[in-house]
Amino acid sequence: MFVDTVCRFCSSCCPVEAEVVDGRLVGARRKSFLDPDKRLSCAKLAAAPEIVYSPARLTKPLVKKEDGSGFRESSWDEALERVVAAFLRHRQASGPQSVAWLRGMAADWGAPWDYPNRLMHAFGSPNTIGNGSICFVARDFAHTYTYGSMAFPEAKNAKCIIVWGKNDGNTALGAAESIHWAKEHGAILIVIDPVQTALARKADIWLQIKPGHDGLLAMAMINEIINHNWYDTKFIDQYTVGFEQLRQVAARYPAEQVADLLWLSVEEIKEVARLYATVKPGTIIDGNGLDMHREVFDTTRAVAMLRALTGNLDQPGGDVLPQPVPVRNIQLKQRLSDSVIPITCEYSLFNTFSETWGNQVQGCLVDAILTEKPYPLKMVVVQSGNPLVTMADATRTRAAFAKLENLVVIDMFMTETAQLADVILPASSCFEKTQLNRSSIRNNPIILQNAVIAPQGDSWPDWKIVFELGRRLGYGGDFPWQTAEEAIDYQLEPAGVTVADLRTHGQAGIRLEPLKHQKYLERPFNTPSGKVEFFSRRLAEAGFAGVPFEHGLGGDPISFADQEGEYPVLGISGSRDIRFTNSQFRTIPSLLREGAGCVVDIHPDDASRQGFAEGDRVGIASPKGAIEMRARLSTVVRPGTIRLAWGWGDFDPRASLNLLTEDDHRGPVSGTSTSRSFRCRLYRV
Ligand SMILES: Nc1nc2c(c(=O)[nH]1)N[C@H]1C(S)=C(S)[C@@H](COP(=O)(O)OP(=O)(O)OC[C@H]3O[C@@H](n4cnc5c(=O)[nH]c(N)nc54)[C@H](O)[C@@H]3O)O[C@H]1N2
Ligand SMILES: Nc1nc2c(c(=O)[nH]1)N[C@H]1C(S)=C(S)[C@@H](COP(=O)(O)OP(=O)(O)OC[C@H]3O[C@@H](n4cnc5c(=O)[nH]c(N)nc54)[C@H](O)[C@@H]3O)O[C@H]1N2
Ligand code: SF4
Ligand SMILES: [Mo]
Repeated sequence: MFVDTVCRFCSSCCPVEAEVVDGRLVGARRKSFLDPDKRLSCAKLAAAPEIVYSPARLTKPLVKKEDGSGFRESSWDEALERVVAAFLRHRQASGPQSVAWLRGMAADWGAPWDYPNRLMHAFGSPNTIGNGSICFVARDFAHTYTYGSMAFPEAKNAKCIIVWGKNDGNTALGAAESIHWAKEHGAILIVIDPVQTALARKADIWLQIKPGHDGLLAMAMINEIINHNWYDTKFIDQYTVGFEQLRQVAARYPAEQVADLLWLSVEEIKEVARLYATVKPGTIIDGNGLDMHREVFDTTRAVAMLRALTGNLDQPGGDVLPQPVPVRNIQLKQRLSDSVIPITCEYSLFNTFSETWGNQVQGCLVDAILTEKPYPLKMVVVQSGNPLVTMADATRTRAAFAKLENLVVIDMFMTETAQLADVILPASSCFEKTQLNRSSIRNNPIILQNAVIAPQGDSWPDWKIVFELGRRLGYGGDFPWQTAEEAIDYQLEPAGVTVADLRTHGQAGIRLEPLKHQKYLERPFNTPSGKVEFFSRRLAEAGFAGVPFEHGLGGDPISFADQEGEYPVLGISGSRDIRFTNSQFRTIPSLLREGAGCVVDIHPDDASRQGFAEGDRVGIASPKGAIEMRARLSTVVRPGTIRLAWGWGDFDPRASLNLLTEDDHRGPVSGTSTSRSFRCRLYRV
C-alpha cells in the first residue's frame, strides 16, 4: 500500500509516498515535478524504516531514579502526573511564568506551534520559546517588515537565480531540483557563499564572500542598481515608501569602498548587481548562511529590498508573496495577563511581528535561568530540540539546564539534553502522526502529513502529549479533541476544509485559490503604509535603523572578525550533511557508515604551514572553548578560514561545535547572536 504524506526528518517538508506492507513502513520516495529518474534522492528518507524501527528509539516514558543514577521506565500515567505536579508546584511558588516550553525545529515550524502555545497560555505562561532568532524566523521578520510577509522564490521559472547563503543540494532537495531545472533551461546561477559548495561549482558566478558581510554586499548592489537606473521606476513610485532615504544610505556603501572588506572585487559586485537587475525574472533564495549573524535583520531587509527595487517581487519567476489559508487562531493569547512579561521582553517587536510564532530568542531562556532576570525560571519542557548541542555557547547552556529544578524532554531518541531531564516522554516519528503541513498555514495549498503506521512502542504523537497534559492540568474544555483529526478540523473550519477532504485529494492537497502574482494590484501590502517599506517608521520610532545599515555596521567584533591576535582563523559553522539533520541520526548505522565524518575543512596551504596531514586529529580553540575534529584538506575554503562539521555533539561530545560559539552579543531587534562564524586557532592534539 502506498500512502501520501509529508516527510519531516528535516525542515524541507518534502511530499512523499510511503510504502506500507502489513502495517510496516518499508520505504518512502520523494515526489516532485521531475521524472522519477531525475529526482534527487535523500539518504535520510531512504533510511526511514531504519530510523523509525531503530533500537535506539525511546519507546517508554522514563523518569530519573530517586538516587540520580540514570532512568527507570514508567507508565504514561506516572510520568504525566509528575510533569503536571511540577507545573502546579512552580506556578504556586513562583508564578506560571516560571515554567517555559522550549521548541526545537523538529516537530514542525507550522501548525503544531499552536498546541503548546495554547497549553502555555491557558496555564498562564508567556514563555513558549523557539530557536527562530538563529533559524529562519529573524529573516521572516525582515521580509515581513519590508513587504508584509515572507516571499517564496519561484526558482523554476526564473532566468536569474541568486542563491545567497543557502545550500539546497544538502538541505532542501525540492528547492535544489527547481534550481537545477531552471539552470538547464537557461537561467543564470549566482551563488554567494564563503564555501565552494556543489551549487557554487555549478554556478555561472560564485562570490566567495567574507563570512558575515552579506549586508554590505546587498547595500553595494542597491547603490549600483540605483546609480544605473536599473530599478523599476513604476513599481517604486506606486508601491513603495522611503526610496530616497534608501538611496542616500546605500550611497555610503559603494562597491569601490566595500569590495576589499568583503574579500570580493569591485567588478564581481557590479556584475552581480547588473545581472540580477537586468535579467528578468530574477529570484533570490536566501538561507541560513545569512541567519546566524547578529546583523541578520538588516542584512535580510537589504536583500528583501533588492527584490522590490528590481520589480521582481510577486512576479512569476521572482519572489512570490504567500496566499495564506484562513485558519482559526487557537493560541489563546488573550488569556495571558498583561502584567506577566515574557523572558524575551527585550525584543518586543520580534515577539509580536507574527500572530502564530511563539517568542524566538532562545538565549533569553539561558539568561533567565542563570541571572534570574526578568524573573527566575524553574522548569523547562523541551520538545523536539536538543539545546545542549544546538544552542550557542554550550558551556553556558549546560550550566543553565543543570540549574533548573525540573526538566522534561519530549523526544524520539536519547540526547545530551534528555540526559539531564527528570522525565523523558517518548515521541512518535513523523510517519506515525497526522498533522498539518506547515505550508498549509503559510500558503496554499493545504497538505496533510498522514500517520502511515501506528506509533512505535509506547510512544505518543506530540499532539497527544500536549492535549493530555492540557486535560490533566485542568484545561479539558480547551483540549476536547481525542484525535489529531478533530483538532485539525476545528482549526480548518474557516477554510471550509476537513481532514477527510484532504485525504481524498491526496498529495496535491487542496488549493483554496489559484496561484496569483502581482497581488499588490488588488490589495495593499501588509505593512503599516500598505507599501513596500525601504524606510520603516515603525523601526525608526522604536529607536532602530529605519533603513538598513543607516547607523553603520554595529561594530560587531565577531562577524566582522579582524583575524588577528590569539585567534587568527575564521571558523565557519558548519556544514550540513544530507545524511543528518542538526544533531540527529548519528545512531542510524547506514547513515553513519557511508563515509560520514566529523571533519574540519582546512585549506592545504594552512595545513602545510601548521604541519597537519589529511585525517589528523586537530584541536580548535576559540575564546569560549575547545573541540577536536579530523582534518580534511580542501580548497572549498580560503586560506585563513575553516569550515566545521555541524551537529556531532551527541555522537562525540569533544566535537560539539557550539562549545566554540558565543551568545553574548545579540542583535538589538531579533536577539540573534553570531554563531555562524567565530574566531579561533588550530593546534595539534
Ligand atoms: N541534511 C540536512 N538538511 C537540513 C538541515 C540539516 O541539518 N541537515 N537543517 C535544516 C534546518 S534547521 C535549516 S535552518 C536549513 C538550513 O539550510 P540552509 O539555509 O541551506 O543553510 P546551511 O546549509 O546551514 O548554510 C547555507 C550556506 O551558507 C553558507 N554560509 C555560511 N556563512 C555564510 C555567510 O556569512 N554568508 C553567506 N553568504 N553564506 C554563508 C554555508 O557555507 C552554506 O553553504 O536546513 C534544513 N535542512
Ligand atoms: N553552531 C551552529 N549552531 C546551530 C546551527 C548551526 O548550523 N551551527 N543551526 C541552528 C539551526 S538553523 C537550528 S533550527 C537549530 C536546531 O536545533 P534543534 O531543534 O535543537 O536541533 P535538532 O538536533 O534537530 O533536534 C531535534 C530533536 O528533536 C527530536 N525529534 C525529531 N522528530 C521529533 C518529533 O516528531 N517529535 C519530538 N518531540 N521530537 C522529535 C530529535 O530526535 C532531536 O533530538 O540549531 C541551531 N544551532
Ligand atoms: S530533504 Fe529528505 S529528510 Fe528532508 S524532508 Fe525531504 S525527504 Fe525528508
Ligand atoms: Mo534551522
